[in-house]
Amino acid sequence: MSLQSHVLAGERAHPGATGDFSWILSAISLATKTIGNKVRRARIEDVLGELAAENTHGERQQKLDVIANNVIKSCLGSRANIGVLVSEEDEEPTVLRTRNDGGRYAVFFDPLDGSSNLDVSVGVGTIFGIVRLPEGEKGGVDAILSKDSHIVAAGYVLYGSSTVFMLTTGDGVDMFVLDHSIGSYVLAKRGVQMPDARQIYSINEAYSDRFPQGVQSYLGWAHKEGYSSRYIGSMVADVHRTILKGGIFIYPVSSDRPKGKLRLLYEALPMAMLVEQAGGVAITESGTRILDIYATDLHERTGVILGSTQEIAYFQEHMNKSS
Ligand code: P6P
Repeated sequence: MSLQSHVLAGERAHPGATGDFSWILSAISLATKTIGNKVRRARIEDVLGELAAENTHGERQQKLDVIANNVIKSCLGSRANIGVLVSEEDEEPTVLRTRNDGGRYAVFFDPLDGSSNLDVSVGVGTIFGIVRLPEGEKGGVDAILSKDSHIVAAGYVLYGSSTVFMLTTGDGVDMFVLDHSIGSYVLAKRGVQMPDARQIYSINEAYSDRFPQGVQSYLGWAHKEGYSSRYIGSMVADVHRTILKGGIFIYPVSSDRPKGKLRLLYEALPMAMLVEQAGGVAITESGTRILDIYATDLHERTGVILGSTQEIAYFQEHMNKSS
């Protein structure tokens, strides 16, 4: 079953479905096939490396960041039911149309997360969230940051040893793999479930001295318990492993990053929806459910702790002891 037929079947199962999702997901499918092709051919086409420019966060942009951003915006821009696009690569949102002109959804995305790993062929990915915008005239940033905006679908595409599309529209997580021989994403697993426990933790331990005391206490405990450490430094790859194999992914706030590094709208929220739909947990250091956080800024950052229910419980024991 292809991604498109899977989504269409999902629509038929929901009376009153408008076909909006199919229209948006087909654009994301096309965009990510294009990006995946460019990622695979990056060294051949000499589009690796950094641009002189920096993105909104003062981070050097990779050439492929800009290419991926343009591909996604051109594919999504033609969808009449999308009002606003929010990209990691753009300071301002791209306002396509008001809600009253049919722009019922916003799409948040990180076009090529982990792109600094591209030149060493480590898995990178596209992360996206689809948000239904509130009724009424509110447009642009106000609509996006409104408490009446709700994330209704989320996914990522991992450009790794295979190109994997993970998707949730609120009814579990389904996994698709790009079959290059036919140019389609085909269903590989329906209803992906994260194991409840797995002794794997994923964190950049180089920053340990700057983590909150509870995180340091947890790491000391995990070392004694004989946990394995797996850290790729590409969120999509680290989260994908955590969803499939279980464990815990931790990118906490630190003394030099008091708000954390990962962005709420287009990294943490979509990943939190996927992780919860796969039976896992996604919280901040204080135990706040990431899906309960209301953004006050398009590019705000947050601490991210996500993974298997049992592993998150062990982590929280240490955070609670130290608070
Ligand atoms: P660090 C990639 O730059 C990214 O945004 C995520 O994909 C990844 O999880 C994280 O940053 C890695 O950050 O500080 O460990 O290099």
